[in-house]
Amino acid sequence: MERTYISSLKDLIGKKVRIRGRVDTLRDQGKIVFLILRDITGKVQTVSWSGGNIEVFNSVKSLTAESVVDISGLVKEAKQVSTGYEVEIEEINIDSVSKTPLPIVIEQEYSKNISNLDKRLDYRWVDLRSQRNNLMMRVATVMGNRLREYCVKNNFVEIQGPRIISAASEGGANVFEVKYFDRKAYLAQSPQFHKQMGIAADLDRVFNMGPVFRAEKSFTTRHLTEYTSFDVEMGYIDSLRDVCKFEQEMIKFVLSGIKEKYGDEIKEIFGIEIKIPQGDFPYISVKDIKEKLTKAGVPSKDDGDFSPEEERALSEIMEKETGCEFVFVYDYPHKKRAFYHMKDSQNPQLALGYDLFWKGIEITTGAQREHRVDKLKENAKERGIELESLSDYFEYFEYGCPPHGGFAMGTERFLMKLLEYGSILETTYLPNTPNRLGKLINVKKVK
Ligand code: AMO
Repeated sequence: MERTYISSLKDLIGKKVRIRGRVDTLRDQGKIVFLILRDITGKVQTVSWSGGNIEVFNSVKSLTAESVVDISGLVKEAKQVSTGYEVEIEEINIDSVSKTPLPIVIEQEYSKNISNLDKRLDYRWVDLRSQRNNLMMRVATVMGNRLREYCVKNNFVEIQGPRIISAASEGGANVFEVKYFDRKAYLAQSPQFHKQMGIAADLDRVFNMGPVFRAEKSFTTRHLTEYTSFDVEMGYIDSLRDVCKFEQEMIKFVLSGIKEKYGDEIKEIFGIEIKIPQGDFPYISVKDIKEKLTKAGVPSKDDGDFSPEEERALSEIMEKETGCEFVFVYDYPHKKRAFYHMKDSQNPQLALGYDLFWKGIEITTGAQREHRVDKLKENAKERGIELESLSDYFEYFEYGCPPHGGFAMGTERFLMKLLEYGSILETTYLPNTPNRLGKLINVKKVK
């Protein structure tokens, strides 16, 4: 018999079904045992009693919570159950027995003492079984699909830039070096150079979704050493605003897809109402937002960048003023940005780049790129970059390259903000950080 998912049972009252999943809870009442079975679509009460098949009854009684079982039985109306039905167990196969107790507490509903994050991440495969995390992973799937779908319907081509590369794109300090036969290579911090290559290759508009690596010793709630970047590059733009407009519409498309599919569940499980922004996102210069921050009494250490405190405050201020949770900030000093950002021709101290903030953190960086190779080399020289080290990259612009721009969004950060998790580690399937490679590693050993 084929497996039926639990969510379909409501239409199958009076029918025999086969359901597979995990023992959520077992309530042994002596002559009758209630087994709450859980699969990815929900939970159902199943029941066995001593007056029925005694072998089945004894098997059910012997089970532990979180064991994996394969049950066949009859779906029966049951007025006393909240769903209105239950499954009377006729056969049971025990696929896998779980040890007890579980190494971590994963659900608030069972205990207020949910295990601490490090311990939960050590047992991530158990942690991901919680309702919240299970939903988070399903939402992440829709997010990825919608990001792709939006690009594809706007005539983008998907690329997969190489992850082992010969030169760092985002600055030398936070790059992982790897041995590549008898020479040095690097793990890509971003597909930056190779998405720009797609423009020089006449793919017109490209996107790339995949892992990137940052050798950054940041122990924060927003940094990973490996994350999934959603990268976009668009040819033939007129200005940076084209890039921002594209991104804002893409975000609306992603949010509406998530709301449509999981809005109700997100509301029930996370208590969050997904808001779809209307109209254009506010767009404000660094100078103007710094002024607002000063007025609000938020200290600034750096004219061209924002501290986490400033990021939180700038989001709050702009949301209060405009009603929009998202805000584009532009006109950063060029020296604070990547060398490949184009300089503003009116004021070459400034870069034609932006950051997008959402609920207090930066989720995206974007820019118009310098496609004129002489100027690009000048920018690199100003930063003290050895031109020879980027010779492959410079060549992309030597055989004609359209004006272009693009951005990259950290998908784990997006999900973290969407579902209001306190840490990016929670919205990463198996997070790597300076002191965590799957499991916790000794921090002292991380030099
Ligand atoms: P940037 O370095 O700002 O820009 O990264 C873009 C976005 O990636 C996310 N992000 C991170 N997420 C988790 N852990 C990290 N350590 C981390 N670092 C960055 C953030 C950030 O906004 N090539 C440019 C983009 C471009 O111009 O197209 C770049 O990589 O959400």
